[in-house]
Amino acid sequence: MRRLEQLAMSGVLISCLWGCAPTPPVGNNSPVADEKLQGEEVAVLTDAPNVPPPITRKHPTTVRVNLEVKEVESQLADGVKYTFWTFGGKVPGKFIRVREGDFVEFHLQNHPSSKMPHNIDLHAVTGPGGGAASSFTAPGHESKFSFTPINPGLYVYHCATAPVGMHIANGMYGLILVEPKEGLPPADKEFYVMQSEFYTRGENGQPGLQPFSMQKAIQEKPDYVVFNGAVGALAGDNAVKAEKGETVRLFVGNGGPNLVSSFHVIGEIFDTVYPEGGTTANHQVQTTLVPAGGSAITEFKVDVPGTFILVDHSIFRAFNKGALGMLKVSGEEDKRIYSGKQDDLAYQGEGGAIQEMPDGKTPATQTAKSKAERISLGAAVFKQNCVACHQDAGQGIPNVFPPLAKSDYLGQDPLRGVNAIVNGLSDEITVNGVKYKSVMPKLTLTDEETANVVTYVVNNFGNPGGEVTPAQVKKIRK
Ligand code: HEC
Ligand SMILES: [Cu+2]
Repeated sequence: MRRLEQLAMSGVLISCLWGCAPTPPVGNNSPVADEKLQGEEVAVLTDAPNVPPPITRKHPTTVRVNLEVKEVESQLADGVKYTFWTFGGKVPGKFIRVREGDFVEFHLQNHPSSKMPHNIDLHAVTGPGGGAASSFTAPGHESKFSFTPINPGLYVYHCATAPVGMHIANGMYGLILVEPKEGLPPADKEFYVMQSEFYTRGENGQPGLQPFSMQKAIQEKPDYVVFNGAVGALAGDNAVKAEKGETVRLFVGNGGPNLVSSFHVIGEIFDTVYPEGGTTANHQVQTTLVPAGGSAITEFKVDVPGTFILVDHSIFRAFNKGALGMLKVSGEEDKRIYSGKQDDLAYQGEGGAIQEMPDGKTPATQTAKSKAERISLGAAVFKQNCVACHQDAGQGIPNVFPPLAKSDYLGQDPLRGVNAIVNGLSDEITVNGVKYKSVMPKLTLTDEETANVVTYVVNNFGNPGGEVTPAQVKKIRK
């Protein structure tokens, strides 16, 4: 009898009398005591960069979340594959959106094809392990547990099955937004951006299916740092879009497993940041820290059109490891806010352009009278304009700046060198069997200087020789 009384008091018996309704009773002094649940619904879950619609309800409800764990092989970078462990089939995991005080009935399914058991630790859960122990699920099984998110904010969730680091490193993380009761201020566009790193057996770019490297993960030396699960997942055709005048809200998460992100949007200032995904706002922020296993909400109005680059401002991660995304804004220019390039004038330092040579000509207008003279004048142009990137002996820097020494690309046609200088070069090119997908900015050299430097290069560094004339440069320039 005593036991029955206890059960009755704890509510188990009572709720079962009502047909085992999912809602358990409220404890003494519970923060949810004054909240009456009304109705029930199934949560809309989305893949990045999409976010479920804002919650307009004015009351808490019972929300069923169905999340399926799947181990899938897919692309990590161009030609590089990886076996990702996912919440919902993609990295990062599905975005979950609930309201503060909702009663969340969580169903975690582990697909029968999985090789591993998995679970979920939601940072939005108040309770031991964030749900981890209650959700431990073998392949081909489903676990259920319930919780009430009593703290509003943007939270990371992740797998917490041992070895935890390995499950996270393989892609097991996502975001859950607990909207405050009063809702978030309206925004025109909302996007889901999550940073994380990958540790592969092969070096960055090594093609094929790459296994996870536990050693590199322990040393915290990732080969890839990416947004939304793969290099380029948020760039080029996958860029997110907005229109001038719109307010953009980014729900930014960091799955880690190791690195802290210095999240920045090039060419924008965050009007508002909710640091660490909490409810206090900072304003006028350039770069915000997003801890591993943490988040931030950033908001900004886009005032001018163009492509805005999302980066981890630990900048080698952006340009060399993949942590680069794009927001493309369309609309009319506002030249007073941003002019675009207005002038491109030659600048030669103190007196450079004015000082006259003994023969009465400035260096820029000096013309070569022979091929030998062209080569010797070209050497000076080379030192001033090319060595910074292509290096003293034209050897370049592996994977960054292609070699000019014994370059088969240049060797096939010296005018390719002219084109690179006059027009810049951003296409993918192959030099001596190595692919480069980088950018050489166009340089402001005269026709004479361009002819001289290319003639110098093709007659040095083991190249086959030849001559380029200013007339040829002029033709390519137009
Ligand atoms: C700011 C760095 C930079 C400077 C300065 C620069 N280049 Fe380049 N150059 C590059 C990059 C990067 C590429 C590869 C572009 C690509 O991937 O499409 C390149 C490609 C080339 C190529 C074709 C590829 C090859 O190796 O044959 C030639 C020729 C070339 N540059 C010549 C020059 C010359 C001559 C100068 C000086 C007048 C110069 N560059 C200055 C960065 C630079
Ligand atoms: Cu797992």
